[in-house]
Amino acid sequence: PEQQYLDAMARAWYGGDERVDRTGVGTRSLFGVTMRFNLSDGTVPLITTKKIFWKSAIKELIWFLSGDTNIRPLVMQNVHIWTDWPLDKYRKATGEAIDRDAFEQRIIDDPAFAAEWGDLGPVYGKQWVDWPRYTQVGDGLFRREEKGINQIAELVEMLRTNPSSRRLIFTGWNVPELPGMALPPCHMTYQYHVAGGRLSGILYQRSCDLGLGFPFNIFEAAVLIRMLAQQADLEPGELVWMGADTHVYSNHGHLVEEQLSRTPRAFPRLTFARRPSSMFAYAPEDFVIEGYDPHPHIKAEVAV
Ligand code: THF
Repeated sequence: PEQQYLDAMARAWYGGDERVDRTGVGTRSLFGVTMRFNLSDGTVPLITTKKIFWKSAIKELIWFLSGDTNIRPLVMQNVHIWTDWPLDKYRKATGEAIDRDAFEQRIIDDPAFAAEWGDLGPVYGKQWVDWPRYTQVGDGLFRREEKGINQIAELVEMLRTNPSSRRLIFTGWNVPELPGMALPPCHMTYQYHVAGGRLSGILYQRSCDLGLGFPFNIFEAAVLIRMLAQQADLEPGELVWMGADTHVYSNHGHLVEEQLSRTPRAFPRLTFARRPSSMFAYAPEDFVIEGYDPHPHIKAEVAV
């Protein structure tokens, strides 16, 4: 099953279109890639040809579901995967040559600093659980409601009451709010399908960094299916991943070569320590990964 990923990496690296991207780093890219991962046996796609810090991925997923868009709670939990964007913005705005550790320390120590510099705008979490809702209050006059739409809560409700629906969807792609986001969502649309008591999901990803992001993105998409299934009393089915611009950054050649030289191992199993009361009540300790036996970690630079 991991072979699909290694094949995509190889195809992108050795035959992809070279393009200069937003970050200036450059990528080799495929357009339109599909992968399928069977979840019905209790396994989750957690890449083994390098070690993935899966607890960081779980913390990121819980952070999305909390609706938070500030990096502070992540940094306080030792998760560094979102630090580079606020750090880059801070350096450009102030001209200060602050290093990453010092910036993260200030985010932790100074809540006012974090509020000013640690926010990513209305990214994933905001759109997933608090999509802005407007009510007409007069002729051409609209009021933004205090509480937005919780797409995740509505999804669970639909899974329970109308599982044959073809509208089991949530999305982060809020068009008018895109300009305010540090990054528009990459894993942008999730759709679900129930058949024979099994819950399957498709993730549509508009842009995918195969080297760094992909292992996090598919693992989190699979864990999300497992959480939704647990909440809606369903069994897990399949995760289908659909990538649009699916690329390897030009400075990730060492990752590709090293990972392709390694033999993938079996995916681990996920179990839950308990059944939390809702999608918003999970804690990192609730996720038990068994049988994860990866090859060693490989360092790689993230393009900002
Ligand atoms: N931008 C780019 N260029 N790549 C991405 O993967 C990406 N994301 C998110 C938003 N923008 C992106 C951020 N997610 C890592 C992992 C996930 C990220 C960003 C960075 C990363 O550096 N992983 C390292 C270190 C992990 C750690 O320090 O804990 C790794 O080896 O896995 C994809 O959605």
